[in-house]
Amino acid sequence: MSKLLSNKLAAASIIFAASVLSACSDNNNNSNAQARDPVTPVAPPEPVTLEYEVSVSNLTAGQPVSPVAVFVHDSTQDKVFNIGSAASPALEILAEGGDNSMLLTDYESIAKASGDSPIGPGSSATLTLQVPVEVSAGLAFTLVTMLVNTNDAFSAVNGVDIASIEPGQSISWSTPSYDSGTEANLELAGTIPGPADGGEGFNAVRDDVNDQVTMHGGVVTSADGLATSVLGEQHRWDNPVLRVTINRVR
Ligand SMILES: [Ca+2]
Ligand SMILES: [Ca+2]
Repeated sequence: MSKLLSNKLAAASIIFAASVLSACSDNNNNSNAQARDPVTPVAPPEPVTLEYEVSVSNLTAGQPVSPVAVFVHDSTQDKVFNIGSAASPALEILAEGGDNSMLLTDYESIAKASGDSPIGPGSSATLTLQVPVEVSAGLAFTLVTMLVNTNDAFSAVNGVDIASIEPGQSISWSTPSYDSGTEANLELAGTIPGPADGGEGFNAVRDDVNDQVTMHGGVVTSADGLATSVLGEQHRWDNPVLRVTINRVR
């Protein structure tokens, strides 16, 4: 073996030995590091949406309510209605005929949904709303639905602040009834769209006592002496109309 080759082999074996030592050293360092630093638990990812579940129970004896319109919106914007002010055309259409489509189109919101179908007396429905987390400050909740065996009665949760609800918490309301003030409460055959009559829904004429939203005075009915009324005792409501709960799921 030449001296040159011998020197190269010697140098190569020194490099190899150093590599092995270095690798062993790294392994030892890794083992020690793992022993010293317990694995940090990985936090679950932050949700990108807030989720609300809305449940609606119809408390009445004989008033189906139309498919609900529900909204999560900015708490500072105008409400769907104000007592003492004229109803918007969208509210008039909903309160006289149970059609929520114009309100769902017109009312500005962050999230919105429509019920699939009317909710009968004693029945319930559940809807889900999702709100992007980046617009989750200052939220309010609105729900509107018609009592369909009336001329223009509706029930609502009207722009109530929900900003304080944490995940797993809920707020409930027992909702009253309102008169949209856009149709006279005649209870005549042909004027009520619900199953008590099957009459007309929306009519653009505004022939109520005053063109303003008020609390509803209740129905008179034929049982109470209004012979021309298509309504009976079962269509009355003297108590809250709905039980509404909004639950923040996440
Ligand atoms: Ca009315
Ligand atoms: Ca009208």
